[in-house]
Amino acid sequence: KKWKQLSRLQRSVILFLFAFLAVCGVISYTTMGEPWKSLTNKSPDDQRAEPEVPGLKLANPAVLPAPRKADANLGDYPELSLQKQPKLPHVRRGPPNLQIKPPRRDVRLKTQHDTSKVLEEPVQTEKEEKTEKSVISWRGAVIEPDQSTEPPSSKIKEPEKPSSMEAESQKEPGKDLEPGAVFPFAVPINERQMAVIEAFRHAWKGYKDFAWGHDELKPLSKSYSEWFGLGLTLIDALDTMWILGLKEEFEEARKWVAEDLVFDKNVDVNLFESTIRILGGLLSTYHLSGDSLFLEKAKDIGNRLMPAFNTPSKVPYSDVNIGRGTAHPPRWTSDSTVAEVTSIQLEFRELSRLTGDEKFQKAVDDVMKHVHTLSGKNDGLVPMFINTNSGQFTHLGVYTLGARADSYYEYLLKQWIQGGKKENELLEDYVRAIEGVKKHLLQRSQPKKLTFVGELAHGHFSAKMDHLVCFLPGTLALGAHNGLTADHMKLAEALIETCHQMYVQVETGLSPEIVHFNLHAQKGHKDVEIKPADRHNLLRPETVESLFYMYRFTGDKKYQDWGWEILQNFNKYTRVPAGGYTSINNVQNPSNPEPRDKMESFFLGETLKYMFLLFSDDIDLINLDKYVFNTEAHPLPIWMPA
Ligand code: DMJ
Repeated sequence: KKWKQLSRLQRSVILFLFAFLAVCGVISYTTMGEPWKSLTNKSPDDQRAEPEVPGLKLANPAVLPAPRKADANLGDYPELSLQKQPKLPHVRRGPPNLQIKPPRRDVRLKTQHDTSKVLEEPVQTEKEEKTEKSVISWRGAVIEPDQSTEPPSSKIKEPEKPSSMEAESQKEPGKDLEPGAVFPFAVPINERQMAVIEAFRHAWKGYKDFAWGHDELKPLSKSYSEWFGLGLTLIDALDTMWILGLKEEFEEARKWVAEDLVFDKNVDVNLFESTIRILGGLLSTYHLSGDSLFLEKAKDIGNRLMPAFNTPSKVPYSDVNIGRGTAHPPRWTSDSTVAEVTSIQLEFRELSRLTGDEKFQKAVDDVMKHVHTLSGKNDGLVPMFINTNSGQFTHLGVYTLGARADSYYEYLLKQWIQGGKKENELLEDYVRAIEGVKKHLLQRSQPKKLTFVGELAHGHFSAKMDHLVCFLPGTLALGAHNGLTADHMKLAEALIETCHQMYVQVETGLSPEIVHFNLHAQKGHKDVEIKPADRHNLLRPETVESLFYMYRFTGDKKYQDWGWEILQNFNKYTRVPAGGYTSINNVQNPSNPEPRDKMESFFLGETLKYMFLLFSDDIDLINLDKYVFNTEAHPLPIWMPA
């Protein structure tokens, strides 16, 4: 009766409401049914694992959406999960980076530029993975993807491939060499880097015109000098050309290596110098370019150097005849210098990793183990000579961080880094030695109170410091970056200031080979004194090298400015108009610095390379968490865990 009394509109509204409620009922039944179904379908094991508290059953993970695959992958790399939106600073700042576990290569490849992209773009990632399978370098060489790098001790089976991630990252470098040109990591080349490229080209022009294929350019006499007769400057400069993006020059040099570089020669070479410059240069060029030519050449020279280790003590001789396969110490002694026998390890170890042949690494590791056990050290500081017959240190009681000992300390740290920070004896020896430096060799000069590293001879302190010692601030900073204590960085900061003063307190703004510091204030005297026999400059790299590390780790632009001044002074006092740069005899005479008529190979191998890297704001342009530089500035890969 009531229904009939309603108007047609009212009846329609009521019918519509009923229908609507019915539809809602059906939908909610199907939605709620799923969880219950999954609860009731559980295996007995799952059900046993459920908590007893009934209310918690609703939160059972089984009813939650399955985790997305990309997240599951990242779960293996907690450091990536924590850094969802990493903003890579141009330069690392802040406290030292303690033992970051390097992710596996496949993840590393995707994350080094932009981890957030990986998280958000799984489809894109798949595409990238496919294209990584074969990478074309700018020279047209097809490069296979990298195998993860490992120490030979745990994996010396198959020959290794080059770190093609880096080969890829460096492909088509500096196509357009104008300021503003873009490197693969999208950081423009700046004016200062352009000035380095210009300097390199000028040096290269001299070498090409007057010394092509020979060891060193004599830019004034427009000729060359021969040391080993192996194109030393050309080989030392290969990876610099790659990094600077000098494609044409690189191609020409590569052609020379392919057609004219022959090691089957009756010639004596110095084991250390040929290892750091030739073997190191070939290995790093192989890594950057992916071109197997350089690995083949590296194997050849590596094998030819091995007779040096055939000594009664296994401490190698200084000289090897690479054609005859014989080795010998210098004519006047059976000693080798300590730096020489302990600064060939990075290169031979890497050669083992690449070839799968353990003999290279074993030979150099045996030397390090032996030196580790030797007596005659002074709080970790080593003497300068070691006898190849007895294996004992000789000339005890003299300690320096300069010539003949310098790179022993450098390679302790760098081998530890190269091997993935596992070889504790190396670290122990390094840390102990730095404590020894602090205890016996550090002093402050007057009037500026510069901290410097002197020498100790039979208990007598000498305020003498070689320019060579200026590698130390960079090495200390590298150690601090790799987790060593902050006092290492503090000392690095003090010492790089001193090395800077070794330039600015001199009339040409260029450092002499050796300085003596004033320990007592005297009117009209600077901190730095120079003896006539020490006032030459060989275009050495050590200060620029340390400036590079300091800038990378602190971001303080003053280090770039200091390096810029040095480049300008090299241009002012050492540049030869026809091409090339020359060592000079007198850094104290700006009107006549007395050119020596020699351009050392390390000017192209090291000095200009470190300048270019110093002026760069791209931390991925030879990333120091992936590469370790040998003592001739050739970057070699850090071995990643399997
Ligand atoms: C280079 O050959 C190396 O850096 C070596 O360790 C020391 N001397 C020169 C550069 O000065």
